[in-house]
Amino acid sequence: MSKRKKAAVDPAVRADALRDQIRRHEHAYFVLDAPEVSDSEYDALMLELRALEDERPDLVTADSPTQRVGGEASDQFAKVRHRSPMLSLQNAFDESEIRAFDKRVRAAVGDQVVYCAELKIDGLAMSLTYSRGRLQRAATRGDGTTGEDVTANVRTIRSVPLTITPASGLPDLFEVRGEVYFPIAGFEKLNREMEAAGKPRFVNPRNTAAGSVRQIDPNVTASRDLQTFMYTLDPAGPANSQWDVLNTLESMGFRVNKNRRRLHSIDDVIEYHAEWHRRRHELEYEIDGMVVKVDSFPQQLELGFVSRSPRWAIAFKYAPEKAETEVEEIACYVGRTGVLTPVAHVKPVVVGGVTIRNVTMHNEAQVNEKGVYVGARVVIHRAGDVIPEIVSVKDPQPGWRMPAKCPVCGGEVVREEPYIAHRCINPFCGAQRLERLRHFAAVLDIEGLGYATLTQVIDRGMVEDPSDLFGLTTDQIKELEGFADRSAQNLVDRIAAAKHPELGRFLFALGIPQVGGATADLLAGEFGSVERVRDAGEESLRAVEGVGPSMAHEVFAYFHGPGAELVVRLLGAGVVPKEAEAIGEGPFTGKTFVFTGTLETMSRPDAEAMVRKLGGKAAGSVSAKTDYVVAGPGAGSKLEKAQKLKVSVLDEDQFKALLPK
Ligand code: 1X8
Repeated sequence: MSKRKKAAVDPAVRADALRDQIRRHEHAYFVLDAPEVSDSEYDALMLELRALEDERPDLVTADSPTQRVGGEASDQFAKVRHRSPMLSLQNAFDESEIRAFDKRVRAAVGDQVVYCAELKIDGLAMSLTYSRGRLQRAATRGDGTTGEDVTANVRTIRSVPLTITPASGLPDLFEVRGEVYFPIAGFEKLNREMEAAGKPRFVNPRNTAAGSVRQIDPNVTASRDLQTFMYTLDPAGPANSQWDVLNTLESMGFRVNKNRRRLHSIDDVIEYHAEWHRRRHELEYEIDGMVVKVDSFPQQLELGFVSRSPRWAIAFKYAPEKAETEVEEIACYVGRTGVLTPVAHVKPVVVGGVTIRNVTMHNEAQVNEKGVYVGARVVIHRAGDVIPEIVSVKDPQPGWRMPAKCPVCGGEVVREEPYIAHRCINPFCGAQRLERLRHFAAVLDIEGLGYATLTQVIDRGMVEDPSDLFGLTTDQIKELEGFADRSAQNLVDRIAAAKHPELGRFLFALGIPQVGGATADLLAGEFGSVERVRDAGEESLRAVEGVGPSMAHEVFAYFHGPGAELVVRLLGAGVVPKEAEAIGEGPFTGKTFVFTGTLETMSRPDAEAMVRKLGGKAAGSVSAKTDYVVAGPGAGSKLEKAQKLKVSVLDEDQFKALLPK
């Protein structure tokens, strides 16, 4: 396009042509997400136009693409009254509430209802007034009646057209409403820049978008790469439905969300809502629900309003996945291997539909990297069934320290290099004993042997280690709180039923440091019996694929330390693990898998069992010998290690695709 330029062309004509081209490219890039030229070609056009306008200020027009950042910086935003109030929506939080809405609608307008369903953007509402095809004013929602004039800033958002050709049938003056939001990728980039500059991070995209629109200096707004979705046109001209409005807005050059649908029943609405709940992570913006509108304008008119909300629309919300709260205490829990885990007790908040009171952190270093402290305002995240996590801290401060003494037994707490974890090294620590017993009972599926019962049998001196469980009598158990003759007998039976576990389960149940279910199965498959694992040297342990040197060391140390006597006692109590079956032959023969994070459609032990059934190995840690890492939500260091070692990483669907049909 630039080859023929300037051949004695009239500068006014050239400026017009450049403006047209730039507008078209901005529309393609920022509205349609489908650029027609490279960034540098676009930049070249802008540069040429700026040069031309610098030379001939008389050719500058107010709506020129060069004039997006044109307005004066101001420290106050003028209050503006909306032509008609910007309404709020009623909310539906679950299926019964959306069905009640449908019922009310049908009661008023009859059974011929079509709904227009649109994503509810977690941004800030914006009103754009156009006069004779030019953006005249942009205003925030404010209290719904009066907002703030943020025209100078909103002009810098490049999906907001400065000029448009009004659709036919529209008056000279009309208003477009929609949402301004901060794309997630841009938000994260901004936070990386803030961090690099040693400044505090922004808490969430929504607040940051609001702050960016209310900047004193439009240059700052311009630097933030905000985006828009428009959904209201007032007056609507010839449009007769919400669906028509969205298409009209799109044809005028506004950015309109393509994830929208006309639906003929409330069941379809519920299904579409659920679909976007599942797929919301595909989006480059945050949504907090779906807006469901009666599509037909005549029906909307019939339904009218109640107080400040339309009766023809509702926000069908998703349970928030993030919420802000306050840290009240940082406690430490002692695990079965003595590792101290910091847990933030927070003021209860509902996140993802569940009330969160405790958030576990990994270790002291993580608490300090995040800057968590007692009294901190924190944002908690919980996606799907993933464990809650502190994603950000308002005014982060490092300096939290693990206690020097075990909070349960008062024993010495040490940090053994190279591990990051702090451990209570008292082998008689009550917390460790309880956790070891609980782990043993849980792994061997002994139902009814939870913390409450275990605490009682420990306190009464009936049980010290897992082998004592097999000696418990009905008479002893029925003395405990919560038991009677029958339930005591049941528990004794269930304990007896756990006497012949699979070898891998048994090894896992012992609670050897660093040995998870997958590693225990590897050891079982390799050595075949408890005695052979116990008697294995460090060398032969290390030779097992999937067992690294430090794990081999822990296993060896365990069977030559605390485990030596326990194994004798367990065998003496009549526990006889089943000899392990050799690994089968199949499509995964010779392949090693590591699972990390949460799997959504199967449990990790089931997935590992499936791998073994198909001839493969399931290991607990990633090494260069790992063939595949299957990573689900919440995957952490194992995923990082896989990426570092360039091991193939699969998601759950890709893993399932490998399974024979
Ligand atoms: C708020 C929102 C609406 C829409 C999308 N996102 C929002 N945050 C939409 O209608 N597509 S409507 C709305 C409101 O009326 N308060």
